[in-house]
Amino acid sequence: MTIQRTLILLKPDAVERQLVGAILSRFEQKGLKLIEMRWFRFTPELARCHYAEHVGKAFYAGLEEYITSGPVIAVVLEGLDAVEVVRRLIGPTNGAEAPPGTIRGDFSLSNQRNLVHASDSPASALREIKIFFPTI
Ligand code: 3AN
Repeated sequence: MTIQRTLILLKPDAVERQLVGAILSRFEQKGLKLIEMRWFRFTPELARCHYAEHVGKAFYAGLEEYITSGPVIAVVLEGLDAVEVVRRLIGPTNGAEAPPGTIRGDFSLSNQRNLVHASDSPASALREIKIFFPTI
């Protein structure tokens, strides 16, 4: 068990559906600390960088269209085993299959409009925090 930092993105559907407060409060209630937070908008170039592993897949064009469609909030969270804990809190990719009690399970029915991104490993967290917060 170690103190870790991880990156989450509140995606365009979270902002549009006014679920930012509800989602952030899940992380705060769990005991994770908000370390950094900023608004931005994905460009297609930034989308290709962040979702590099998905470029070329059948769903990539739709993913890029969705992620560039509105404002996004990037947040760095810190806490005990934060990477794994946050992944468990958000739930599996497809909201329709995500268990109740997870953020996606409670608020999403979609495998694309699933509200929140979270780094999937400590190495991804380091890479992604550098993309969105190059100075920390
Ligand atoms: P997760 O966000 O659960 O780590 P990834 O990294 O496999 O999921 O996928 C990144 C994003 O790509 C997802 N959050 C979702 O928006 C989109 N995505 C993944 N798989 C699909 C799919 N089969 N169809 C449409 N969009 C998808």
